[in-house]
Amino acid sequence: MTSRRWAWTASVLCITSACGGGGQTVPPGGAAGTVGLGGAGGDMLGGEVGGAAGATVDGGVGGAAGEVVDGGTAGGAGAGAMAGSGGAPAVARTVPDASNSPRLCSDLFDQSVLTAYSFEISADDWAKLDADFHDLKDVLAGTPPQTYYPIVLHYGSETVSNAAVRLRGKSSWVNTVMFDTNPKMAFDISFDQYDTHQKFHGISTIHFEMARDEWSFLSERVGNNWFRGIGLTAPCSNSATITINGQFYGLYVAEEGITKPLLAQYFPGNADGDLIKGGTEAHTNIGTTNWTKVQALDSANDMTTLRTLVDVPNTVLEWAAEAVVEDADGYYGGSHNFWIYDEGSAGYVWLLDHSDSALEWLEVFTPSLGYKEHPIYWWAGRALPDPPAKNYLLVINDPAARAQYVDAIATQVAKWNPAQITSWIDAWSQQIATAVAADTHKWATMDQFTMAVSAMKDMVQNRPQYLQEFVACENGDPAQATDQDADGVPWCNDCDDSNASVSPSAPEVCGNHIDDNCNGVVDENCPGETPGFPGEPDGGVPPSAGADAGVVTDAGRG
Ligand SMILES: [Ca+2]
Ligand SMILES: [Ca+2]
Ligand SMILES: [Ca+2]
Repeated sequence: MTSRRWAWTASVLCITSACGGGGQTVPPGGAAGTVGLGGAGGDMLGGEVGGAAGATVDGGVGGAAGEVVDGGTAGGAGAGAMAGSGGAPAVARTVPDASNSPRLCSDLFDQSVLTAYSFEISADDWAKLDADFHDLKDVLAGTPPQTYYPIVLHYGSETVSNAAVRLRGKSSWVNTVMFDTNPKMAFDISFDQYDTHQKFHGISTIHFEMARDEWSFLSERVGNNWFRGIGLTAPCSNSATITINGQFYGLYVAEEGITKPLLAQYFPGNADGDLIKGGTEAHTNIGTTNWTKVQALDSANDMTTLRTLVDVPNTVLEWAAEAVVEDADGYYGGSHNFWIYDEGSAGYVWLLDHSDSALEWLEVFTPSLGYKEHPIYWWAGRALPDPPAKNYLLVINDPAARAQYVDAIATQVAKWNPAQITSWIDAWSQQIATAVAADTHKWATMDQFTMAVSAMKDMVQNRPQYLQEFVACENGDPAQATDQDADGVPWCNDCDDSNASVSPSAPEVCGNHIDDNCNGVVDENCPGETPGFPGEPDGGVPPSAGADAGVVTDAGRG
């Protein structure tokens, strides 16, 4: 494939000239084939419109995808080429991501259109899906109902008669059912449940995130596109609407997920490693996962051991990118959502798992902090932060590893281009505005949507300078290395620069519920006390106090 630049240019034009509505665009390369039958895409030259779809061949002989040559428009591979079995699989038509990174996406994740999916489901199956949706007992128990139900899916002029739908999500699922007037389902739509070889536009399953907490509907989309642009593993994603049995249901962030083909793009030659969600749940190599190695990682309690098991240079680059986007529930941010991927001899590398609580999230929900979340002590000033993860603490409490992480922040913030990202937010917020208004299942109001979009732009604009000041402070720049509490430790290395008795050089004081020495643990090595973490309601409380439901009284938190 050559000459990809044209495609983004064409896509930009589409934003302003309405050259194709959500999913209604017929690929210039030719009409799609019938599902199950092969169709050849057209080969393009010199910007000409491609040829018609190839004749369908019974038995699903795969058609060739269109090849982009010198400014041409790719021919659309027939849908049948991707859905058929028995023939050589065709390559799906591809588009670049917003960053124009070299790793291409299925055209389902075109940035220039608001894609539109609709499906029909029987009344009986819909009732079952709805019952699954309200089954919070199982969701809360960590075993959410995951039954797939058959649907007939429509995408533009294409139909997949044997697609399947199921619910997805965890905390947002619980929250929408418990708190929202008109709760919103999040979906996985799968093409290979009833025919294991079937793909649609090269994709096996599309994840539709409800975007409950991301009032802008854009955090994850922006995060994924930026990560991809700086060479970090992230799925292709865009925005999409879903219509069910003829009725508009809602707006979603659509994404591909971390799949084998995606891993093959980022880890060429090593796409078969163990992919483990949260460090505990195998998603590839199920049954053959190297749990002994995972166990060794769990047991690692010093940097020397960690370096034998983890690709530290690439992992700190990933954490640093999370710090740049303020991924408030990533590994940076408390280890709520993350993947580890086994690169083999290089060890595990951390991967992004959803940036839905990034970008505007803190601006909206913790405005006192906004874009000024400390890149090392991210918990400082947050109301109810997650506990810092063990391996994160090993890194920040080891001088050499901490310096590596600081360098990684300098590297990643240099790749943040506010003008580029603002242009995405402007184009995409306009692209989805009508669908946001029409979404009666959303949590946010229209005003909150508008506010969140502007909060996101504020963050995009201001975070880089804050991080550059942090890096300058780390480098000893006297103009930036300020020390408000005059404890001899500048703000960049001080977890509380307003309290002279708290800093990495202070001793840990037992029983005060404060992380005095800034190591991310409250009241450690204190006889009779269970160590806690900063911001924990009962952090460091003696077990005898029985304060698991304790009232927040200490001053060490925001
Ligand atoms: Ca200080
Ligand atoms: Ca203490
Ligand atoms: Ca401590």
